[in-house]
Amino acid sequence: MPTKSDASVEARPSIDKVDKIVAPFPIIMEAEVIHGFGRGSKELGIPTANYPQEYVDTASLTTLETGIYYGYSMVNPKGLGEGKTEPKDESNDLLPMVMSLGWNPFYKNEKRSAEVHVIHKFKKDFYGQTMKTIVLGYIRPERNYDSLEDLVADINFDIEFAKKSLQRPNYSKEAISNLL
Ligand code: ADP
Ligand code: RBF
Ligand code: MG
Repeated sequence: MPTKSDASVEARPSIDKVDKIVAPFPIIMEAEVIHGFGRGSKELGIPTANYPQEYVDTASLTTLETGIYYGYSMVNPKGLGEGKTEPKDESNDLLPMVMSLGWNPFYKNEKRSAEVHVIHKFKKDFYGQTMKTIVLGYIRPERNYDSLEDLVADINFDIEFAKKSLQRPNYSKEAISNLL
């Protein structure tokens, strides 16, 4: 029985060594944000906006390797829509993100999920809104951990990895806006 975690925070690069966007990237995802597993990700300081199961199960996403990715997301990209009463602000911009796609071995999920942590402080939740995500690179495979603390430490490392990787010219917000 595998009781040991796959790896704790082992030495790993802190920036993507792939320095231009190559296939299968960029991958564009767009769907509504739904309620997730309610595991208190937000309480850990890492809220994740979950995509619907039917969307995760669509053909184009099932062929994608599971693991942790980085790129940008945009919440309510088209601005005011049905039932949206708030004016647009910086929370509707292209914002850096990290995404987990897979089985969450730490929680032993039975379905493949896609959840995005947007690296931005939002004033309020955005359940029910459309979120567009532009996936630009792969960070690492999913792992199991000995403790929640180890999982959170690894996610925080992913966030730093994403921030650094997105500062490179080919990955700037300006460069990526031109792809959309
Ligand atoms: P759930 O289990 O419902 O997904 P979470 O604790 O993961 O709950 O919180 C996710 C929700 O928090 C998102 O659906 C979104 O409405 C909100 N949220 C607030 N800030 C962020 C952020 N920076 N990244 C992702 N979601 C955020
Ligand atoms: N879950 C895992 O079981 N293993 C992982 O390696 C893992 N990595 C993650 C990396 C990122 C950037 C994010 C946002 C989530 C990750 N998760 C992982 C999912 C995590 O278990 C989930 O978001 C929980 O709800 C956090 O409490
Ligand atoms: Mg979530």
